[in-house]
Amino acid sequence: MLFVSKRLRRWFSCVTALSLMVYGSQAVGADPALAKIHEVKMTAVETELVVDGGGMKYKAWTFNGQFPGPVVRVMEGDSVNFTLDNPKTNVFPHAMDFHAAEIDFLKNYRAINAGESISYTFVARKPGIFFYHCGAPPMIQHVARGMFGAIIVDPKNSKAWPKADREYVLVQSELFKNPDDVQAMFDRKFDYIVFNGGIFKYHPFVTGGKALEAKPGERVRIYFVNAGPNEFSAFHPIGEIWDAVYESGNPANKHVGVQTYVVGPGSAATFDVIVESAGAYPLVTHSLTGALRGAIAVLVASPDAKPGPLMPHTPWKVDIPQTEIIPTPAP
Ligand SMILES: [Cu+2]
Repeated sequence: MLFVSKRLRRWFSCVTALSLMVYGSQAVGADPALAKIHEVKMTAVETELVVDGGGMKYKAWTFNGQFPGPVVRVMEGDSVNFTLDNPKTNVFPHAMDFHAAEIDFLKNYRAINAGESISYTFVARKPGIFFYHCGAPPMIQHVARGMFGAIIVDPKNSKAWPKADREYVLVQSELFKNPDDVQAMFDRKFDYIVFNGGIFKYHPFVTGGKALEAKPGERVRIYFVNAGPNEFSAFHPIGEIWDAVYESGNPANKHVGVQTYVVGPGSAATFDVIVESAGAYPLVTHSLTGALRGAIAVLVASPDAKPGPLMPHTPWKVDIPQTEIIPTPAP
């Protein structure tokens, strides 16, 4: 019971954190008891963010100043009234494309200039985990620089799948050292592959890294999005087997006993794993050039595991001791 109430508190604190972007709701539609309207507002923020445990800064383009953007969570059948602001302090045009929506691309996903805003409405008709991203040209650069996130559309029928004991959102993407080098993006010359915007962010043996936590026996549900912009993910739990994989996170699209599941750029899937015994279980893209360049998230199963947010350590704050730099004397 205590655990349930902690989970509820976590959920509520998550909602509070999103209060800037998701506020207010009211009954609507054919089933007024269930369907809601969500007011979702995001701001395009061109900023610098920390992307590794050493404090390396990256010139990111973001939604709401974080990379990935905030997790949006609604229920199948809910409506989303979405507004994107592109403040006049920005330099570049931006846009928003929700893969959970089924609406006109030209009208709704067009880029807006700095100082403009755009609003549209969609109904989240299909349950699942979906990508959202900026589509302003060149889209390959806007995605590579961090303008993306995840929207969870919970199934209306909660019995469509087993209840999860613990949930995480992981968004994979490629990082390019020079965010202005669009040619490198076209040539697939990425420098890192990251989960939730950080190089080895969930690797406890790497400076600044913190493992994901779970208790033995829990059903851990991972909402996984591959932002790309180009590379495929071969998502695999080392030391475990996915008990269930749901393509696009739809409970109707169920696979069982899966070792590795490919998630293409712009796609997503939901992964359930029941970790039988205490220990460490690295979640990786088994495309090893990606894993070894940053895409390892270690899930540590321990009876002492604490509740955590859906997307831990985002934005990533790294405490780095300030060391004095002594200039080398000239020869
Ligand atoms: Cu953009």
